[in-house]
Amino acid sequence: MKLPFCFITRGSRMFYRLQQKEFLSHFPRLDVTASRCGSTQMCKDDKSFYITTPIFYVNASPHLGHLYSAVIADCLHRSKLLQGFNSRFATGTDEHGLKIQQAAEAAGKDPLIFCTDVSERFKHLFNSCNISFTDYIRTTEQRHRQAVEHFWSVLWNKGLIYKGIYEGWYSTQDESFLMPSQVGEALDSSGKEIKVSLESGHKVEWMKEENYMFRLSMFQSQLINWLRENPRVVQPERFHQAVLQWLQEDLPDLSVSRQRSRLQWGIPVPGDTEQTIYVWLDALVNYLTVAGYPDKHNQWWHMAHHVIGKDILKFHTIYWPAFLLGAGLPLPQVIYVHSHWTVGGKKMSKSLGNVIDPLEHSQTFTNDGMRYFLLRQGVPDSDCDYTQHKVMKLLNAELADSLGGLLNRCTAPALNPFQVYPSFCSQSFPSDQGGRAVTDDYHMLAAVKHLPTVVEQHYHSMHIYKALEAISSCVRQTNGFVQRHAPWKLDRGDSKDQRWLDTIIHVALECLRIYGTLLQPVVPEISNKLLTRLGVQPGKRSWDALNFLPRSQGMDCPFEGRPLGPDSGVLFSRLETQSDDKQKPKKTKKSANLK
Ligand code: ME8
Repeated sequence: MKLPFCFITRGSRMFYRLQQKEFLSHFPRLDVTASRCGSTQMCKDDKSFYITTPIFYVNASPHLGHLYSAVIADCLHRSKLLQGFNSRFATGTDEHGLKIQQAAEAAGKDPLIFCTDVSERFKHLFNSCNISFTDYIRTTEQRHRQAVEHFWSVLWNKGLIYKGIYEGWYSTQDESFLMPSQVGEALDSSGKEIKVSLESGHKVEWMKEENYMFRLSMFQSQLINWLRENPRVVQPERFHQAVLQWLQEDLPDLSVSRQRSRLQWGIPVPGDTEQTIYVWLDALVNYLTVAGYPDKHNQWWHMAHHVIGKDILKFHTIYWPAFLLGAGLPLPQVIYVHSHWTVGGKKMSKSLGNVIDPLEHSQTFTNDGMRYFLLRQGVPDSDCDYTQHKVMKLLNAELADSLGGLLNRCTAPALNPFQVYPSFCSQSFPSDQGGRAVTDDYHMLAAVKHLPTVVEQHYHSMHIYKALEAISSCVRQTNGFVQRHAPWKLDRGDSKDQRWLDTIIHVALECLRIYGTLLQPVVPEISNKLLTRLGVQPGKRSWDALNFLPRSQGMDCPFEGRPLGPDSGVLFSRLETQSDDKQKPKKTKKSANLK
């Protein structure tokens, strides 16, 4: 894959190379490490965390992919909060540029009214799906305009922007400049031959205009050094390698403005009303705007983490760090990249009619159901295919049957008539073998004890599916434990049996408490229901309170003997396909009984 950078014509290229040489001779080398905490290593005592999603274009309604990015960032934000971080989470909408200008024109609407309408739809989706953003940014806001103008002026004053001629291909859909090698031929819907971006398939057009150029070429070696010195700064690894590979090629300067006559819908270049700032420069600065740039960004900016889709990798790993280096600002700590959702094996597109409306699907599968599916099935390294059948199968198996079934068993009046967190008996389940517990039970305890560390690591590296896989495996083991000892067969009249029964339930409830706590970032409503049913107070749901099965280590358990919380029904209702239509699931009240 090659990079779609802007390029300039031969004549002008020679001219600008000369200009650059001259310029470099009196420009001090910019230092990648100049910034505080400029590496992926967090400052040890710093408990601030700042996470962002891309800001989404408002040319069309939100789709499944947008919700996916938001859910990933929300999960990371929530997990940091539970770990005691002061976390800030920003999302929002990207409202300038040719694409939006044309979409507003096509809708016959004033651009700002058009943007407000679609931006509200994104906000509504995120609020409905429990995306707990702390900041919602729109690039049409005044605070953002000020930040962009300031940022531009800093680059300008440092001599990093100059006027030049750009001639080459431009894709309005991608708002991106392309090299000739990145352009191919295709037929449009009327059979006409057109030029398209090989990467995105979107139509490209030839353009030639005078505009402002950013000295991107100057930053090539610093970008390479930054990536080499911080091998975990772009995750997963394959995307890190892809960026390094791109940087082996020529890195021409970048056009960072468009003529006002073509693009009116954007922020004018300070001091030149004939030019509009390139939408990607405008959009990327949103991350700084939220952090409080230009005056108050230090607390948050040095802890910036970006979640992005693979489609916008070069903008975030080449343009953005180069702009930041130019402006003398710290670089992001981590750029988490995820792959795409396809539907029926194909890219989602209006023309194919396969665009998934995330709001509609969240209503069908519940918010938590949708969140769980996306995070459990979504693998950052490769694209995943979305089908309703898969969603139902997964949710029924893991949320309704496995997790819901376990809770149901351990809290059912038949096994737990006094509705309490029963006592643990260390003779029945001693720390070494010799009681009634068997080897597999000890293996299960070891797995659950280790689970918080495993989950935390996977959340932190955005391998959320691996965290959920680990939790799911432990839930299965706990179900196996209950099944193996069949507490419903024990004789309540026998005090030894009663103590063993209580111990089985105590252990299972302790496991459920760990699962409920660890699942909060992914399924906040289900976790809340589960922990409330166990009688775990809100103050006892953080990572610090995890401390699994303290009774097995001779310590007190704060929950032992306490009443359970109220029963508010099944944890997750099974979804059933209507016989006449495989694609339309309905919810049933039944929860699985695994006996
Ligand atoms: O690129 N699967 O906005 P955008 C998963 N405004 N995620 C997907 C996806 C899919 N099929 N399709 C889109 C822009 N996404 C710019 C960003 S940031 C400074 C400016 C997600 O509305 C994914 O995160 O086209 C992707 O990067 C983003 O939406 C693109 O959203």
